[in-house]
Amino acid sequence: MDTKKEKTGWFARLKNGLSKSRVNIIGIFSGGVIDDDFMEELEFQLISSDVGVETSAKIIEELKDQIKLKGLKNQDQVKEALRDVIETRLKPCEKKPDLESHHPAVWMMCGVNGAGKTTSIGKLAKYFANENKSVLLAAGDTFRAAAREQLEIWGERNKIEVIAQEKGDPASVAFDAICSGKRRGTDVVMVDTAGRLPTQSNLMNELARIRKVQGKALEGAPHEVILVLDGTNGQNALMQVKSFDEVAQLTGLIITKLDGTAKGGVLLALAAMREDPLPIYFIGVGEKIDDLQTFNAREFANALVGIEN
Ligand SMILES: Nc1nc2c(ncn2[C@@H]2O[C@H](COP(=O)(O)OP(=O)(O)OP(=O)(O)O)[C@@H](O)[C@H]2O)c(=O)[nH]1
Ligand SMILES: [Mg+2]
Repeated sequence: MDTKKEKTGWFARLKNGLSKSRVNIIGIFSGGVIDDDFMEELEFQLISSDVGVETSAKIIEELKDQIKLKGLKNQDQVKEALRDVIETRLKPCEKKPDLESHHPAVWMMCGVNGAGKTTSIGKLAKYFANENKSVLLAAGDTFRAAAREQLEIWGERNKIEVIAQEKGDPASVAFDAICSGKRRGTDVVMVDTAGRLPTQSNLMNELARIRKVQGKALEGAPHEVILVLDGTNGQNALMQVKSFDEVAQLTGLIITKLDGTAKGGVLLALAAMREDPLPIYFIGVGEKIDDLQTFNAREFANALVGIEN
């Protein structure tokens, strides 16, 4: 009962958050005929929802195939078919994080300023603790004292230790935290980093260095390099993925702020970026500690087109 209530709560937040595009997509499912005009309008709404021009065109093609193949007549059927097309496209991004193969499993977070890295680390610390994993946080954002304090507050709240240095450099904080995690037998070490823009080449190179030094503390670390993306950034997310991947070899994504003004379609664009797309491990649906959910393609597709879960 409680679980169901909880689930409804976050799903409602996600749905409300995505309502900007949902209203648009739903708005066109108003009971009329399925003709060329309808399909064109739908394509327009997909593009407006940050799906991207190319991917929107492909989705429409796939949907048309389904309509023909299954002889779909009414709009409810087409809406469900659209949900299925979206789900199929997002499914390769659904992946459960592996916390078993490495001890500790080292996760490094990166992203542009304000994307939600530190908040997501706080939420993840709780998620991992719920999975009975011990967690250590590395305050790798050494630029601002406030950033360290922010992480320390999250740590205190969850009774999780934070490794920080007064004036340290981020690479050595990460190194220390991993060594300390190894000594204590910690399950997961999460390394926070300062926000940086793809255009700031010094900072981007520094990220490569922070990444590299972790391998000296523990072979193969970091095991996950996560780009935290602000869901309200729209198509700009694609450029961020390319730039961060170049310097830090990304292994996964977290998309935040899907409860806000995000239009959500960008997940489809991200899924279409390559054959074997980056996993979307989690999505952020609010500012509170429980507002992080594992990514589920079907639930997300339902929220996007406005079908109840
Ligand atoms: N609504 C909403 N707000 C979020 C979410 N995730 C993060 N935020 C907010 O986004 C703001 C920035 O979050 P931070 O976690 O500090 O972002 P950051 O990436 O660590 O920022 P820098 O370290 O400055 O680069 C905060 O006000 C968070 O509360 C989310 O899923 N939903
Ligand atoms: Mg931060």
